[in-house]
Amino acid sequence: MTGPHDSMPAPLPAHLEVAPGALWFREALDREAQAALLADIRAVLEEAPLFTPAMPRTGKPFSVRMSNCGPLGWVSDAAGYRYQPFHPNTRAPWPAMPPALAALWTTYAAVPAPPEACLINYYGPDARMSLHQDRDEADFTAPVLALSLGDTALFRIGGETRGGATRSIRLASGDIFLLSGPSRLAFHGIDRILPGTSTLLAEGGRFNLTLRRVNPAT
Ligand code: MD3
Ligand code: FE
Repeated sequence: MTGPHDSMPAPLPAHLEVAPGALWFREALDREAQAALLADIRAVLEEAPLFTPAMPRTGKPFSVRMSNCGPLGWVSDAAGYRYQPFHPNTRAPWPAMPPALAALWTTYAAVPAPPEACLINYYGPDARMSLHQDRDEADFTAPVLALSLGDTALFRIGGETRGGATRSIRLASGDIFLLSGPSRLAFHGIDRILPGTSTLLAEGGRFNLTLRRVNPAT
C-alpha cells in the first residue's frame, strides 16, 4: 500500500539533547546488537590493524590507537592530520564499511549522503583524548555519529570556543551520540575510561566508532 505519507521521515529514537544539536541516545543498542557490531569491527581490524597515531610536528604518540573503514580514513602523523584512502602502515585501502554501521547512519543521522569514513578509536585503561574540535572535514553540514562499545568513558563537551563551560557525560556501551548543527564544531574529549564497567570486550577497554562525511555531497 502506498499513499501520500510515504515520504514522512522516520521518527528519531528517544534521546536527550545535552547541548544544542548534541543528541544522546542512551542504550540505543542492546547487547546482541553491540556484539554483532563488535564482530564486524574485529573483522575490519584483521584487515586494517590498529595503528598508533602521532601528533603533528612533535610526533608524540597518541594513547588512543586507531583504524578506519569506509572509502576514507582519518590519520595523524608528524606531517599532520588528514583523511586518506589507505592504511598508513600497510598502505592497503581501508576495508568496506559494514552494512550494519551504514544502517545506523540512516536511522540516526537522517541525511541522504552515506558516511565516507568510520574512525575506530581503541582506548586501553590509561588512554585519553584531549579537548579538540573535529575540523579536518571539508563539509561540516552533515552530523557526526559516535557509537561506544565496551568500558564507560568520561566524555567532556563544551562550546565552539576553547575555555568555555563544559559538561561531563558518561558514555556507556551501546550509547549513540549525534553531533549536528551548532555542536558539530564543539570542543570535546575523553578525560578517562572507567575500567571494568563492561564485559563486552574480553580484553577490556573501549571502542568508539565515529561515522563521518568528509566531502560535501554533490
Ligand atoms: C563532538 N572521539 O574521534 S566521541 C573523535 O570517544 C572523538 O573516541 C571521542 O572525539 C571518543 O574525534 C568522542 C563523541 C564525539 C565525536 C565526534 C564529535 C563528539 C564530537 C565531533 C564534533 C563534536
Ligand atoms: Fe573528536
